Amino acid sequence: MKLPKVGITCYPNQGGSGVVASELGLHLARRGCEIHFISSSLPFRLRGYEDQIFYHQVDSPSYPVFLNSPYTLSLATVMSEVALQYGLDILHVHYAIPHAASAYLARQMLAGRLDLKVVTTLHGTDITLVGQEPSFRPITRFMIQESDAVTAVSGFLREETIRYFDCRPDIQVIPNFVDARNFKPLDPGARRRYGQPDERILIHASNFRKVKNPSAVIEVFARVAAEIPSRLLLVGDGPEAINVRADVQRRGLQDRVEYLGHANNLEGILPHADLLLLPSAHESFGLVALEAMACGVIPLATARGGVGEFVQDGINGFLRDPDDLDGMASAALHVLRDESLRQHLAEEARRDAAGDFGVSCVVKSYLDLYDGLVQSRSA
Ligand code: GMT
Repeated sequence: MKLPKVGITCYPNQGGSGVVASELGLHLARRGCEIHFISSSLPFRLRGYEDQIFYHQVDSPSYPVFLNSPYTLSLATVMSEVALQYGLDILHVHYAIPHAASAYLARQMLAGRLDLKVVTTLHGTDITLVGQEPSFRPITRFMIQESDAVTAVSGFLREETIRYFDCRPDIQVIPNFVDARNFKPLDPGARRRYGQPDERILIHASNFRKVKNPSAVIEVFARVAAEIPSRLLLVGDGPEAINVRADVQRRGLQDRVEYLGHANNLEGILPHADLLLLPSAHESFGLVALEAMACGVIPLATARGGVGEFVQDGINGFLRDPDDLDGMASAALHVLRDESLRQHLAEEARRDAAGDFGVSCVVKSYLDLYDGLVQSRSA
């Protein structure tokens, strides 16, 4: 199989879709593909120089008549220029809005000169929240229909997309993945960086948007902390963080909560925890739960959405309704009080994360998808 040249566009800041796009690009490059990231800044998980990886910045010029700079158009221009200059085979966009629209424009601009194939990966809120805004719905449907291939990160998201947009059924499920060589448990005997030796460590990592239900994180932690010595690590930042801090203060939990802010080395933090709290209103996949599992950290996650496609309740983690605060607190206490149960679940979690959701399986699915598109072109 001839390795394709791939352009990748994503949101470069915190967020699961940017993580998936960056990790995919890195692993494709390590397999020999030439990868061109095209985005407004360097995606945060691309930390240093890597062979076969190129980065093309998209600027958004402002002009007095613009209310907002039309980034979608600047992105389409850079996409078409990079595709032509480097002879790209595939433009793979992560998060439909507005990246799939720019890719569509770039492909049209190149018609007759380059047969560029557009792959759109749907990640979640591009469909479940933003894509359902009346002003975005028709164009989101159009972008899905016009892409050469569409993938969704879970069966749940695929079904939601088809149901809501009444669109093409050939959306392929390619799940999120984790590099289990980077995300791994602490070495036996290694010292924990956080908390006292007798404390249980809970962790929440997100972009602190309402959909992440951060108030439930604090409520569940407060109930756990009332019963056993414990500490909560909060990783990330976002619009709800200010309310979270106020809530922690109001409950007098400030000495038991650590704010770690944005972190581009989650694999260095997660293994120090025992339990991940992810009580989102819904989660199309829930990448951080998979990353936690690979580190032997037990996920206590939302039952709404696609997390149940890799977390099995009571086997390798826990699933609860996001409103079920009693259920979440009692599951947390149950496993944190029983060390042999915690260890057993942690081993199951690690094994399940590294299997079907490991790098090799998932990167191969994307490569096969690209190959099919390139073959269809030569045919
Ligand atoms: O979770 C977020 O708020 C970020 C968002 C994103 O697009 O960056 O994450 C979505 O994509 C991730 C990667 O595919 C999924 O693991 C998350 O479940 C999904 N978020 C939601 O569905 C809320």
